[in-house]
Formats: sequence, C-alpha cells, structure tokens
Amino acid sequence: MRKFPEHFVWGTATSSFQIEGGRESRGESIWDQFCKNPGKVLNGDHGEVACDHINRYKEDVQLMKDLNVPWYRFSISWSRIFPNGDRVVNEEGLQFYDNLLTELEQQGIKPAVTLYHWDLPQALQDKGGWMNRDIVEEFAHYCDVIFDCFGDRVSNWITHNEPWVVSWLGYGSGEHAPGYRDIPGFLKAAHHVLLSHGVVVKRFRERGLQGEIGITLNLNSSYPFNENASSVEAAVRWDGFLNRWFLDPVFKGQYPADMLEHYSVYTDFSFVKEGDLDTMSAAVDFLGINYYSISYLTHQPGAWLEAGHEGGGHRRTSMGWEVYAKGLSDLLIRLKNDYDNPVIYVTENGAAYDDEVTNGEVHDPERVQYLQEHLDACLDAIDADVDLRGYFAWSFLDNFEWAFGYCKRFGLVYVDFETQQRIPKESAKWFQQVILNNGLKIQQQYT
Ligand code: GBH
Repeated sequence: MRKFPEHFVWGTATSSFQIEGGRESRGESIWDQFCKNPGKVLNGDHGEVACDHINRYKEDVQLMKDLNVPWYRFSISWSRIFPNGDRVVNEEGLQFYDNLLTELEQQGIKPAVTLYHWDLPQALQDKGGWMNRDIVEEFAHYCDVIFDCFGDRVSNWITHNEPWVVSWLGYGSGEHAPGYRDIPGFLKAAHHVLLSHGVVVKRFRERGLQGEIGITLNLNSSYPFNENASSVEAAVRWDGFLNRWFLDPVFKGQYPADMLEHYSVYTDFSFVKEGDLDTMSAAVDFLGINYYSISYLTHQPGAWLEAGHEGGGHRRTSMGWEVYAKGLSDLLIRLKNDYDNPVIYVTENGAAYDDEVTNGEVHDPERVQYLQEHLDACLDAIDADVDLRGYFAWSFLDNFEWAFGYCKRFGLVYVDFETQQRIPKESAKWFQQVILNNGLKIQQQYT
C-alpha cells in the first residue's frame, strides 16, 4: 500500500450549470443562450434540467455519504443569486445553497465552493461580460453577498474555475459561451477575470474570514514533440498561452515577457491599469489545478501561436484526450520549483468513457485505471516534496459536458438522463476504498 499524507483531502467535484437544472428558478446565463445557438452544443443539449440536482440534492448528498467521500466541491450559480445581473438578489437562490450546505453539514461532508464556474448572467454579457472592466466590481459584489451569507460555513473558497477556459474558449476561440472569436477580447477577458480574482481575495482578507481562498487553473504539461529547437520553442509558447499567462500574474505579479511580445501584435494592453498586477497577485492560500492531459507541440506556421499539435502515442479517453499521468507529476514538481512551493489541491482530475449499464451495474475499468495512475503520480509528486494537500475527482455525477452535452460521461456515478436514476460505477466503489485506506494498493489488477 502506498499511503497518502495524514489529513489528505478527498473529494468529488461538480459545477452548478452542469448538474443543477432548475432553469425556471434562476436567471438566464450565457450557457442557456449559447445552447440555443444551433451547432454549438452537441445534439442541441442544454442545462434546463441536467441532473435535476436542484430537486435531488438531498439524495445526492446521501449518496456522497454512502460512498464515504468527505469533501464536496460545487459551484454557486451567479444567475441563481442575481437573475438579472443587477443587484437585486433572488432569496430563493440563496436558500437553495443554504439548504445544500445544511444537508452537507448534517452528513458531515465539507464544502469547497467555487464562486464562478462559467455561468455568467446573460444580462452582464449584454454589457460586454468579461471584456468589460465593470464586471470586476459586479463580481466582487456578488462574492460579498455570498461571503455575507455563507462566509462562516465554508472553509475552502475558489474564486474562479479555469480562467483560460473562460477567456480563450469563451472569447478567443468561441467554442464556449459567449462564443466570441476575438483575440484582444480574449486577453481583455483574461485580465478582468484575474483582476476580479485579486479583488475578491482582498475583500475576503478584509473580512477576516477563517477559511482558505485560492484559484483553480486548468494546467497541462506541454512537451516538444521532438528535439528540434523549433518544437522546443513551440512548447514554450504553448506553456505560456495555457499555463504561465495565468500563473505568473497570480504568483509573480507580472505577465510573462515572451508572451507579452507574442500578443503585442493583437493589442497595446491599454486595458492593463496601474496597480492591476499587484491586485491580481494578492496572496492566495492555495492553488487549485485541474489536470486532464498533455500536449506535444511542433512549429507550425499559420497555426495559432505557430504551434502544431501531435499525438504522443498514449491511449485516449472518449474525449480524445491522451492519458499520461506522468504529465501530472511533472506539472506538480514544476509548480513547486517555478512558483515557490505553493500549497496545491488537485481540484479536478478524471476521464470520460462510454459507460454502459449492464444488469444494473456500470463496469468502468478504464476510469479506475486512469484514476489509479493519476493518484500514483500525485504520490510521486508528494515524494518529491510537492505540498499537495488534496484531490477532487471530476466528477461526482455524469453531467452536462459543455459543448459535448450529455454524451460524455465523467461521473463516478452514472446518471440515466431519462429517469434521473443514479448508479455508482465501479470506479466510485474503488475510490471509496482508496479514501478508506488513505492509500493506493500497488499493482492493482484491471480486467
Ligand atoms: C474542466 O475543463 C471543467 O472545469 C469541467 O467543468 C469540465 O466538465 C471538465 O473539465 C471536463 O471537460 O490541452 O491537455 O489541457 C476542462 C478544460 C481545457 C481540459 C482544454 C482539456 C485540452 C487538453 N479543458 N484541455 S489539454
């Protein structure tokens, strides 16, 4: 048995839009509108019902309890709290999270709360969304209300989930809501997301709240595909785009110089105001990382950042993402070295596979293997003195997988979207054992 440190935090994770449903009891978010756009979301799927968690949270929390998962990471839907993107609060929305927290408390499950997991009130997008600097104050006000209500009941806060996804996929590539394809827009949005993070961390400190606050970034390891100098440079650019553009402002109070130069053809950065980078680098208590896969890069003229993607020959999940757990230990060790040994939680890690129910059970050995290998990589990093404090599996439930709708299943628990029946997969039972042992059995057999 390979043991995890004492007090290692174990949890599962979800996000509001992906599981809640309950569309009628909240305002329109950018994802509601995006889903109505033909061709944007597979099969025309949407989040109106999702896992109907809004009505089933009690049985869902019970299931977590049955599976012995001690922590639960969920997000609050901004548009459920401020349906019209103004400052008129929806008490019913607050009540839902109050009820959820009560349920978790009664079952002894500790909450980790994400304040923004992509479901911006549409009314705020109508004013420019994350491209408009005014959103910083709006986000801070929303967080103030949340801290007022729940500040003493939550020990672990995450300001933003994956600013790269929000800004690049939302405003740069357009694959996600609100679907802009605008490079300066991407850079502006990223800046305002990070700025709002810093402002909220400051407000949190001013309140003297007891809990911890941090940010979650989607990070990967970017490797050169071969030894050519041009591939090495492409990998550095990709790392700058995906990782350093977000890490450096938070941990070093500066944008990376090489990327500033690459981006200078798109913008003069006049949206960066005096003092912004100081605000963005307000000290965090931890860094959350969501890790799924790696990239292999070559020099490819004409491609975005002249970076071409190659396959590394590893097996793939049903998202098409390559499985390479060493990418996670490499990343964790690199974060320790380059960013002054931060406290880290893996706030998401997991895999989608084409699960099927047979005789009322879901046999998912590939997911077990994925989790096993990545937890092993976590232990390797801990052995290398990375200050890794916890691990949250993505996801508790099968859910709305954004542009892929309901066809991609990341859950430890299977959801039948017709009947809303929940069936814990084999991986859930396996994860339960890992938690009970606080360790991994070496050489587990997969069949
Ligand atoms: C997360 O985003 C989200 O937080 C969550 O809501 C979502 O359901 C889950 O993951 C599964 O998709 O270049 O190696 O990173 C995922 C962010 C960013 C992960 C792009 C995959 C491409 C492969 N994604 N990334 S890599």
